[in-house]
Amino acid sequence: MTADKPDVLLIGPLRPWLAKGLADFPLHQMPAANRDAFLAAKANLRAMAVSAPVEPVNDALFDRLPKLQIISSFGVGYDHIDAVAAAKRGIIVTHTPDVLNEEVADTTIGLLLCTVREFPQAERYVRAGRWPQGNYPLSKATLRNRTVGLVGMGRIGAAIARRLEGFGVPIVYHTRRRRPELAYRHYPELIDMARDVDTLIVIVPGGAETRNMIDARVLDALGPDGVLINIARGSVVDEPALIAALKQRKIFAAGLDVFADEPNVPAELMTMDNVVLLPHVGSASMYTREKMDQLIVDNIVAWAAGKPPLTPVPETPWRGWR
Ligand code: NAP
Ligand code: 8YV
Repeated sequence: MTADKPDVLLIGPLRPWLAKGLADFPLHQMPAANRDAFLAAKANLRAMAVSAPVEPVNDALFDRLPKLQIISSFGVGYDHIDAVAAAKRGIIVTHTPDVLNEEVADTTIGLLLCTVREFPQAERYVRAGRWPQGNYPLSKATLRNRTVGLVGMGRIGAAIARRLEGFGVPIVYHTRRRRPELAYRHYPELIDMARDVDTLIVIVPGGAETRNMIDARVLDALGPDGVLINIARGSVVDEPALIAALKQRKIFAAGLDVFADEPNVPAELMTMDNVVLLPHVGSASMYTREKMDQLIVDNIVAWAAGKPPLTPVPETPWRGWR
């Protein structure tokens, strides 16, 4: 620790990669209790690192830190941070895009195959010692005759689509703006795409704009052969509507990496045989998580040197440090 580096407030765990990268910065971990006294003593802090979405970061906190200039946040999604409120105060929010695209796209394909071909169920069958009594039943579904609709075609959506091309399935997508450089058919209306496909992969940001966009109407339109894969945020799917659709076999199956109230997964989903559940592991390899943590560090280091942020979110474009 050297005295000439600015102090940094840390919200979330101090992982070894962060500890190493920020070793020169006096770090102050947000306490669970006695916050008022802690924040009053730290009112001059100018930098914050958020290493996990453990709590909302919004005006209530910004009020306590009037000198704050940068929030360097872990993950590409930042729906736990009020970036619009930060922008109004001239605070730059940075995130960790791109370094996780390929990992999350790999996870998505794994989840899709597991859901369609029932691999986790088949693995449980072997472990339960049931194979000697007979073969695992043929999977009712296959990827072979499916059409995949991507809800979101950004950095990760495009990486998923590239992989799907290798599987020979037709690919279409829904976003607010068409990407003319892509050859896939664009649907301006999600409901129209849901009607035309039997497989939806959701990879949009969370937050108010996308809350419950996969609702009962969309699930009805997807239909009884429908497979829903959610690798985005739990908030994007109306969870009670999904549970009802799965129970009533209005859709065929779902593969979920994310949930409305993580780490709590609805008990009803736990007991269903037509769902595959993952504990938000889209980017969760040592390889990729190190790169994400390094980007948190690199944004803080750039700020401390008076350089532009490396990866600011669109709501907080950099116009010089205030
Ligand atoms: P991105 O590059 O910003 O792409 C977002 C895509 O969503 C764009 O195609 C965007 O297109 C579309 N979109 C945004 N709002 C929309 C709306 N209201 N309606 C329809 N489409 C909308 O983001 P990314 O890097 O691909 O990451 C996407 C999200 O994945 C993250 O924000 C995060 O929540 C999630 N994620 C999850 C994991 C995991 O571990 N499960 C890991 C990484 C990321 P338009 O702007 O044209 O609409
Ligand atoms: C992280 C993610 O696992 O980048 C994101 O948006 O969802 C994941 O890569 C998550 O931020 C960890 O809390």
